[in-house]
Amino acid sequence: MSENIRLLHFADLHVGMENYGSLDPTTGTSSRVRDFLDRLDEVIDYALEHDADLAIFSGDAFKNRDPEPTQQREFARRIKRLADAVPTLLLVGNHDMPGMAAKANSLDIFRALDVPGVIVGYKSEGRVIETRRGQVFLAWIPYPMRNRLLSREEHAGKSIEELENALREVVSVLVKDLEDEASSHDMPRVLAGHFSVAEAEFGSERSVMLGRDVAVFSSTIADPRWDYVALGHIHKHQVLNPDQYPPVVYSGSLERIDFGEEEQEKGFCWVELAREETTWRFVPVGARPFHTIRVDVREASDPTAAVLTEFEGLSLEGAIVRVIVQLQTEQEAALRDREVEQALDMAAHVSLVREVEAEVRARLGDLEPQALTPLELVERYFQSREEEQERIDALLAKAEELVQEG
Ligand SMILES: [Mn+2]
Repeated sequence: MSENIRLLHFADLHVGMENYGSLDPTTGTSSRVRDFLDRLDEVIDYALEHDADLAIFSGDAFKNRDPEPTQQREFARRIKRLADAVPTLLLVGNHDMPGMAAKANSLDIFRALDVPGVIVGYKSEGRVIETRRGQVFLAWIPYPMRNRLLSREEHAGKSIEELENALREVVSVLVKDLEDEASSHDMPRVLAGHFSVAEAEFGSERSVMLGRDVAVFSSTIADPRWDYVALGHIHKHQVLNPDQYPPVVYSGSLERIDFGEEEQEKGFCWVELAREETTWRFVPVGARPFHTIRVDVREASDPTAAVLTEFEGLSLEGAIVRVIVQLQTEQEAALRDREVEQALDMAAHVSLVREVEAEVRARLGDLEPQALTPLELVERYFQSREEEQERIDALLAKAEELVQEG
């Protein structure tokens, strides 16, 4: 019997996220950019040590479509190391994709240079890939960008809901075509995609997505003609159909973007591919910990001392820490930021948030305003004005057009 094919599945690297970082003068990059690159090293080390046969990166390499040259170089170096060892699919995610179809995506450079071992998944396609332990039929669908998949005529006069349905239909047809192609190949078959699945649970990626995006139903992609469905886009690792075949899996991102992901474990998937007998597991990586400390000092005579007591016994070495202090207006001056920061000098980053009683804040939930996209802020503004949802949708569609053109 032949050996199973070893597949690495990872996604949503997002190099360039610099929140909670500081400039590292020795490398010229943000300490957070370093973190994200370190995670990529970790993934590649694992793949090479475990003798991988094939690698799938399910999209979103960078924070945006215009990555800095330093970040491009560091990403490219690492991909080169991986692709020298195994065939590597780089799927194009929404963050890699420019608004205008004619512009290059942030991964196109690999295609222009025809880097051996690298396949850039810029349009939906399927191919037979030769690996050391046998052949795999690999198919992929990059992020379904509305203006790429629907013509101008198809856009005209449609409501947001009609557009969503039209786009979902286009994606379903793409999947069906690939499934038909897959079934003619007697070998393990993998579908990679970068999009939302309606049944998925979201992480903090909503705060970094531009506008709204179409959600595919899991029934569309959970077809037994596949042996594994390797998804990207949603940052929370999850399997959509735990008891069914094939596994439909978001590997999740490799580093946390904000406190919304504090509780999420980060990592990648290690897959043993075989026709109708694929198994997989999640492998955690050493993502930098995020830690929220909430303290209510409204009754305390010395607010600073009361805050410091809360740090006792916590292990915060290298963590990104947020201290939320609830206090009364007259206590504000008695909370000394410097002392709080000094008490946390083992942390990588500290932010002190004062919640002063009686202060009315916008209903942002757990998200910080700077973690939201302009469109989300606009949406929340309309919601706070209690506009009707239909009107909000229409206004957001307009706003999205402006952002995409921008
Ligand atoms: Mn994405």
